[in-house]
Amino acid sequence: MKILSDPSAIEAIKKAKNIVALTGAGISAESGIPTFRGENGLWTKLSPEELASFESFYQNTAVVMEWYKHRQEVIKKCKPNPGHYALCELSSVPEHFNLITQNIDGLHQRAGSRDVVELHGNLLENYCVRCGQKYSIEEFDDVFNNAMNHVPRCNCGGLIRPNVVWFGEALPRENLELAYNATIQSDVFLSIGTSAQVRPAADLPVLAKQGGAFLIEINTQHTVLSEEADLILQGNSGEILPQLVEDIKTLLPKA
Ligand code: BV8
Ligand code: ZN
Repeated sequence: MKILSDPSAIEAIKKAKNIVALTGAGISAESGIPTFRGENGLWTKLSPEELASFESFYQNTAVVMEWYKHRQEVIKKCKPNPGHYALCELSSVPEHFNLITQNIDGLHQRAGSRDVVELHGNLLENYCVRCGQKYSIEEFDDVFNNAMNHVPRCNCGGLIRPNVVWFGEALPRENLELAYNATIQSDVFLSIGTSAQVRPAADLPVLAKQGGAFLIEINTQHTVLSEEADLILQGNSGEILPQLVEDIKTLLPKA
């Protein structure tokens, strides 16, 4: 056991049939994608309401779309890190594994994870608010670069927006239900790289705990969730997760 020495954690993992991982911006920090609330977090310069909301999209389309275009460029240059790959490896160890993410960067999928439950959408997908036509990232680049003052429009004249969930918008129903169902059945719940402040995603680890799951928090800092956690593994998820997955593989024979 390299990282797991806590007897209750070892006990819980040995008996675990369902493991759930919830990830936030912190798991992508080591890939070079800035978090939201860290020292150089995106929102330290601009408030979330100014950018990630439907109102600002309509009132300040060019500003909001330039911000999202910038983030798309950052994401395209970034690669998954050992934390993403470790969760992909973990998926085949317990009987059931669910990966739920708040992130919109698609790095879990690029690391090979399948059936990723994206709660807040995916920044590399865009669609027309009027006719719903979907735009791949390449098609969107085209439209954006030829758009009048960076306000990308569909052939039907409608505005094109990123396929992400803004503040005040409902999460995709199907994914939220998948996340709730997996959470209430979880035996071990990993909360990874999230400040656990944005709801309803932030409710999931608490729900897991209420359902009797063993709650493990992996974060560089303490969060509002820390006192609920049964075990805190403090540090970089890119370093902790590969070791944790090795330990889980030792404790849990392959499903
Ligand atoms: C909803 C996509 C209802 C967009 C995001 C008032 C008005 C309206 C709504 C509300 C309100 N008050 C409360 C709400 C609810 C609101 C909310 O929770 N607000 C918070 C701020 C209080 N939620 C909503 O609005 C949600 N919708 O409630 O709808 C409804 C229902 C029916 C019908 C209509 C409406 C929608 C929320 C989704 C918002 N969209 N993203 C975009 O990205 O541009 S949220 C966005 O922020 C992320 O997706 C993510 O969820 C969140 C950021 O959180 P984290 O991922 O945790 O990132 P953060 O930087 O905070 O933390 C990183 C952590 O990693 C830190 O703890 C750090 O220590 C750690 N870390 C750093 N490096 C590492 C590390 N850990 C490990 N290793 C490292 N190397
Ligand atoms: Zn259209």
